[in-house]
Amino acid sequence: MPRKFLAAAAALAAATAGIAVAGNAWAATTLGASAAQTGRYYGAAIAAGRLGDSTYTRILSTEFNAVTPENEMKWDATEPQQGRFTYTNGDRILAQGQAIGAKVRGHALLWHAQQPGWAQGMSGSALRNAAINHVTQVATHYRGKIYAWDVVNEAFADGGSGGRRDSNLQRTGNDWIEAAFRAARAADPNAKLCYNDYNTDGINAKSTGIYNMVRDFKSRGVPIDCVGLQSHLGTTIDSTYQQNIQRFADLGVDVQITELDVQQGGNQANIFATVTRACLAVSRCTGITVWGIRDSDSWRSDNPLLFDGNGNKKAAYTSVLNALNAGGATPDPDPEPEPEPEPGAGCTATLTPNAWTGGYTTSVRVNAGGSALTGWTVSVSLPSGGTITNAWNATVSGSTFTNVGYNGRVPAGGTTEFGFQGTGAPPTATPVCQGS
Ligand code: 9MR
Repeated sequence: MPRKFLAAAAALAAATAGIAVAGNAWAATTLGASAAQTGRYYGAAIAAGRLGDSTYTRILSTEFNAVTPENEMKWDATEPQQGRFTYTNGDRILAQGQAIGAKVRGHALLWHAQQPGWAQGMSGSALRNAAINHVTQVATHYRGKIYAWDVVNEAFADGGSGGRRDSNLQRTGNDWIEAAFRAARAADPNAKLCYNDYNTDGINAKSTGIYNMVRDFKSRGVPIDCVGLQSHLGTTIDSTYQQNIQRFADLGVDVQITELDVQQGGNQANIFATVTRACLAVSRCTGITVWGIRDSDSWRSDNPLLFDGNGNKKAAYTSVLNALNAGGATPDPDPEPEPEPEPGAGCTATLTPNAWTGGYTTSVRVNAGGSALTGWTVSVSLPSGGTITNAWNATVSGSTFTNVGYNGRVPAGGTTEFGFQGTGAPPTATPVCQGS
């Protein structure tokens, strides 16, 4: 083909792909195409009820290459009555995302908010079973179609405790989060499984609590692939925003900015650019999602998005586009496999108590994880006032039990048992098992 036609053909192809030719430099002209230059996505939360609005869908299909259902895949939407699942609106979001070639983030399998009424009134093992069934059913319905699931949303407390938020789900036992992740993995092995939360947009007590949970999950082989930092921001951004993304990435999980919006009237354009650059600087920060398209689509009333109510691009839009085009660390499409946990590092223990007034005996089953154990310790939390009077098949110090010579070795997937006797009420908390 003659040279001038070649150039014209290249320009045409580039224009279709949202890439402009300016002099010799190639710069993408849409958010999605710009993010794609470094292997990332730029997404928006969308609502099924707005898909009939042509301005909305035009911006969506032009600018974004990922979508998140704003409400349509939540528990109240997908299981309004126990065991009766409705996917109509969730499926509409999925179809819209697929039609424009976008990644679809699933949001959110379990959350203390937006639960259907029937679940709000439940507790204990009935709620735990219902919650895990919900995870299994919804993740199975969307199996193979979801890029990343927010498996658990907003389970940590605000303020300085760094601990869990109280909720009906939390009261079913501290292990509800890992149970949800295991169920999600079993239902959809190809979706990335994320923990998602807000007020985690810098190094603080809450993000550190989550960091410790992720580290613990990774060390015990609980399946978790990503952390979502929602990033609902005001007029400032924490100076440790990027450092916080990096520390999660260093644990061996991806990070996604999942619900970005920024108050207008402060430094909106600068803050959007700072978030963009921070994600681009961390190779495992794989994409950014804004929580709506136009200001008029937002759950907030302070005009926190990239397009105004008429669908015009704001200054914040341009600052994001320029930051995306400036480039960044390219995500490794084929990261080194995670090192296997140290042999025996992962184990769990379960109690089966046999209680009477004032005392109990309990057997304890030690379960090796995916690798063999060469020894183990099990720490039990005793109800206050209780004491341990006797142990078998283990030695005891305080309330920590250690294997004896003949039962330290447990093959991968195998179990062994020991037992003890105590005064007071039997322990109920899940013991902490540490293998070697
Ligand atoms: O944007 C969502 C809004 O339409 C709903 O009324 C609200 C209900 O709680 O949830 C909003 O989305 C939330 C998201 O699911 C989780 N993080 C906070 C978001 C804003 O409240």
